[in-house]
Amino acid sequence: MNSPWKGKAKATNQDYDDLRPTITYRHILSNNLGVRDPLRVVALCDSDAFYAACERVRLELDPNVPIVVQQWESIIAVSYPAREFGISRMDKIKDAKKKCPNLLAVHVATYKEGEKEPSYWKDVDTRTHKVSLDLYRRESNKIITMFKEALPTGEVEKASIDEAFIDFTRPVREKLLERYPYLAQVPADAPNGMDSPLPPPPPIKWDDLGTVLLPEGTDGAGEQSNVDIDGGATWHDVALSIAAELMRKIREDIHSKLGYTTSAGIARNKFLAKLCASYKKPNSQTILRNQAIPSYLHPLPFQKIRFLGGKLGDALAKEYDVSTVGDLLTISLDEIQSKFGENALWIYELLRGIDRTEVKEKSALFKSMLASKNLPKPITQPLDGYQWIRVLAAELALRLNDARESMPTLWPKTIVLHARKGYETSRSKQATFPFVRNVTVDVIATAADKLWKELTGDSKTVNITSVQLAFTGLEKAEIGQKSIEGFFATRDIQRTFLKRSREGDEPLVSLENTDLALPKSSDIEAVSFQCTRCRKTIALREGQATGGPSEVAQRLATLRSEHGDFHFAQDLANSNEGSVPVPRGSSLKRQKVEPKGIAKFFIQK
Ligand code: TTP
Ligand code: CA
Ligand code: CA
Repeated sequence: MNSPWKGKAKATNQDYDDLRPTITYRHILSNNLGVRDPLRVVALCDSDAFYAACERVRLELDPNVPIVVQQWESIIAVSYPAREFGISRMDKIKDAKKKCPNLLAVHVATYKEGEKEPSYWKDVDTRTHKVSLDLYRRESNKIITMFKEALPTGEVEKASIDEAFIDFTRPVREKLLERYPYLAQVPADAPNGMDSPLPPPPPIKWDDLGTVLLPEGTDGAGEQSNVDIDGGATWHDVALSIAAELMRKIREDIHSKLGYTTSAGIARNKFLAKLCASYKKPNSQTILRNQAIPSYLHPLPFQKIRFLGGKLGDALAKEYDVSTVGDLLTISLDEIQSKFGENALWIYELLRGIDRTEVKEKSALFKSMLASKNLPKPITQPLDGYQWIRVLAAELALRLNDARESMPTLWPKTIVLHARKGYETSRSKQATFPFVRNVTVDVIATAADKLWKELTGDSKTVNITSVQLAFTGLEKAEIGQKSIEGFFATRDIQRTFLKRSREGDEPLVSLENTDLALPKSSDIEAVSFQCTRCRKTIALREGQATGGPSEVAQRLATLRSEHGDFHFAQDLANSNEGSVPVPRGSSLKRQKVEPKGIAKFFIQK
């Protein structure tokens, strides 16, 4: 690839030579320009103090009530009114209450032994209860559904339990052509036909559209006061302003219908949208115009950027003794590639505000569902395992039945029980899941009990520190029956199942060989996850898995993100274009991947 930047030694604004691309009739009339569309607009919308907001809405509280959500002794979400008292996630409940005597601390719902539903119990104890995130998951789905309904031609990618990327490019294009119908007609006297540039854009009214970051000319990021007419406006700015209008309307609707405030970042790609989404919180949105990209990026400490945290960031900081994005811009592409390999092009581009990753909805069909519990006190008697199995079974029952509301034929092929001994060894057992119409706690617990028996064998004592129960191979059963009733009543199917279940007594398998992916956001108590790409189980090291549940969750999230970055880098390494293909692993076999170039800097383990 011939880069225009090759060999450059000094940062200049030519580093950002794509900020004002010429936009032609071909661009606006083409329907399929993908990530290279010069009118591309992406937003990242994140809910404010999400778990706290869910509890506030559930309890029908005044939005000004200071509230925190706690999990055991840790605070995991802090409402904005509580933040005014200086309370943060780092505080102990006791200290938070000192800062704000009226503080309302709500403990997350938990599953309790013998109960089929999670609830808000008076006394919770990590020795007997298990955290339930079901409320947050449901509320999250409601928000995502509102995004999708509001933008039938947009693409929505859920990025975590409380945020999503939205590709506004198409909805904005439709609005542009509706408002400025002359754009659809190439004028007869256009010098280059379809490839002629569009006429100058109309003035933009940024009022009420959010915080608009200041274009270049200032040191550091600043806000633009609402300028009516901006001589430098481009058609891309018009596109951003339309996306901002649409985003604002959706955010208002979410607020009035569901009661949640959100904050959004709107820019030309995912990387920049995410970066400016938290510029001003809560309940606001920030627009990063192309012209403002250099002044916004330059002063940022580059290690704050997701991909450049961790080992790679450390290596860069050490190699060049630099700390901001601006500092790194002085390093030429040749130089950076000679140190970090050919694929360091993506770092080079990221620093210049270029990101060609697509906004793409992850498969609607999650392939697995997992409930897990880290045991504060290890199980030593095999008999003590059954109580936890019932608790985990209750969670799986609720989640499967929830999911079946929108997908009535959803069926798990396999049930897997996984037990970890200390942080070293882990074992799992799996079996075909029985074909019964009502998946109750009892049905799941019975299947899991059998696995537990196999797993513990004749041992008199065990030392199990975490148990996980999962459904894998979740699929919409499509056998041609018209109704679910018909489907489950069919004899043929039952026979098929009986045959399957006889084959289903699998030998002891390692979790690595199962189709087990830890669903996002259910991992608050997990100490490991399995990567959906390479199928490896990635676990926290001994010592990292200690501390409060939110600390562990945080470390696991970092690990997950670093591992994701590893694949990201690997994908880049395998692509010539610099765009990132997302291979969907259909094979259950582990792919052997050797890190090359920058991939070395991401956790693979
Ligand atoms: P965040 O979006 O990081 O934070 P938040 O929504 O609470 O606050 P903000 O307004 O700053 O966005 O996380 C979303 C939810 O995820 C959060 O409400 C609780 C949960 N969470 C944890 O359980 N543990 C953690 O360590 C973090 C960071 C979040
Ligand atoms: Ca949030
Ligand atoms: Ca978030």
